[in-house]
Amino acid sequence: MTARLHCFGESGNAYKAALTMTLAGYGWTPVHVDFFNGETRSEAFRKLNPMGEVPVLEDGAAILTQSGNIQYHISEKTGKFGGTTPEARVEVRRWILWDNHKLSGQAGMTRFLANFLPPDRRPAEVIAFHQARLRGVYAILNGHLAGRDWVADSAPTIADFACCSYLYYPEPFGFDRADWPHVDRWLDRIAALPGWRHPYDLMPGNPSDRA
Ligand SMILES: N[C@@H](CCC(=O)N[C@@H](CS)C(=O)NCC(=O)O)C(=O)O
Repeated sequence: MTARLHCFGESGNAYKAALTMTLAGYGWTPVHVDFFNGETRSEAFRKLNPMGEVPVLEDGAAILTQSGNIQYHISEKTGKFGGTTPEARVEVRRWILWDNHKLSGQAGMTRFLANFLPPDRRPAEVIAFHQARLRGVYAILNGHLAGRDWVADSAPTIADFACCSYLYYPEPFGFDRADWPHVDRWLDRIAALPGWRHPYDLMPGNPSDRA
């Protein structure tokens, strides 16, 4: 049975799961969640995921939530992208935890506040605060990628697919690839992997909300 990923195109967290499955050649199909009209707060969705978030993966009898958890599930089932040595596998976990807290956790929120809230409700001070914190986070990633091709190993891993997840989106939220040359080249390397697709090509979205 094909796995079903509850997701929406604007969600970088869902993209981590979608990209991991796609690059690992794991059969999946998207189920669109109408986040912008409150679906994640509905009773039906909360039954599926009491945490009220995408991504949610239905894979046979299993219902999995949390993007990193889903990425590990796919990596373990396929034997791909988990790290090629025990040391690399520890690094993969370390960078996924870092991403979920420091990078995606803040970038997702900042992009939402700066683009998807109605203009008169966008909190300029909060956005500026997070953008300043994020600059330090981009600097850490950029420095780490100087002299290495991949975040956690000598080959691509799910840590790369976590850390990159908000960095391909076109909506402005304070991240400019030109400011971070090592990140820029690494994003190109990921995009050159066979089967790579942009989040808006991989998952259905609400284009009217992006206009
Ligand atoms: N730590 C979670 C974060 C998931 C998350 O924040 N999902 C957002 C979309 S990107 C969401 O569904 N939010 C629903 C809401 O806040 O109502 C993960 O990595 O899966």
